[in-house]
Amino acid sequence: MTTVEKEISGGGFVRQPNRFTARITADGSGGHPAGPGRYRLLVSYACPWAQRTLIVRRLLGLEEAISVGVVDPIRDERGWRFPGPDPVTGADFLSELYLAADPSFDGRCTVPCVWDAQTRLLVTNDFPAITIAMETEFAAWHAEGAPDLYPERLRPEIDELNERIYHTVNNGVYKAGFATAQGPYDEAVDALFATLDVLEERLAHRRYLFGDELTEADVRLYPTLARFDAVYYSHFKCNLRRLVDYPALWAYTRDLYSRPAFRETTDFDHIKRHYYVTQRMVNPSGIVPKGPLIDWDEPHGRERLSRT
Ligand SMILES: N[C@@H](CCC(=O)N[C@@H](CS)C(=O)NCC(=O)O)C(=O)O
Repeated sequence: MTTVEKEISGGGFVRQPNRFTARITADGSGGHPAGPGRYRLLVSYACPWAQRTLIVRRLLGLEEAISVGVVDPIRDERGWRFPGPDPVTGADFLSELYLAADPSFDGRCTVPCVWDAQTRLLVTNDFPAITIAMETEFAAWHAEGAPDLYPERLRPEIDELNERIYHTVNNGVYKAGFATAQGPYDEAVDALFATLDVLEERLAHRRYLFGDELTEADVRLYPTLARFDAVYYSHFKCNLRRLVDYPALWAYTRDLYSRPAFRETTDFDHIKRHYYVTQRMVNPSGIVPKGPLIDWDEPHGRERLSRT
């Protein structure tokens, strides 16, 4: 049984809980003080959860403060592997870092995760906590003029929208793709497209999910949309509609893609090779499709929706 298969019960995919959930805080309570040069973020460009952390790091100008190690997009039974020994952690495989922190760990060793150079141990693989920590606890190291992605007055609404987007869209595509029974698949696809329809409406009148300002909610949504037509539509059978069939959502995705933080962290080669080659339970031949042919640089025309 593969590790993902262990997470399927009754034909539905249930994601494993995050193993490491220590918090990095500005005041150091909990033993992991925020600060430059101490933490290493371990990611795959293929992984949507990891891409969110890369986008936020870049939007906030935390590239100098938090270093990054990138794994090879193809995973075999040994899990994620670095292309050569990671120069900071010294690891060849991500699992070495998980096992160093917890020798009894037998779940999936996932990206993104954060490693502390001081203790030489993993701190967290809790992906929402990683972006929120960068947005709040690392404020002292943000670049001048960096956006406030998690403004206090909007937090309850951002959290609420993120919750729906997480269950039906971000994780919804996985529930559809990894389902092994018709019922859970149907349910996941219906919920996914119901939310996309709602978001299409919402984005027809607003430039971003919360109006004129880019927030954590946009960062959470984008990586799923960026992978939609290339992977989820075919590989995960999310094929009621393509992203390009949604005028507002598609233009919104291109609007985000036109910025370096989104564009430079979107690697279609890593994305396609990872999903189609690694997830053999869904695609036994491992063949990577050539398409789709999509013009990501087509003008998005969404400046007109901004009031500022
Ligand atoms: N931390 C979450 C989300 C992160 C996640 O699923 N990352 C995937 C890549 S997109 C991963 O690292 N998978 C490793 C594996 O399945 O062995 C989880 O444990 O499910």
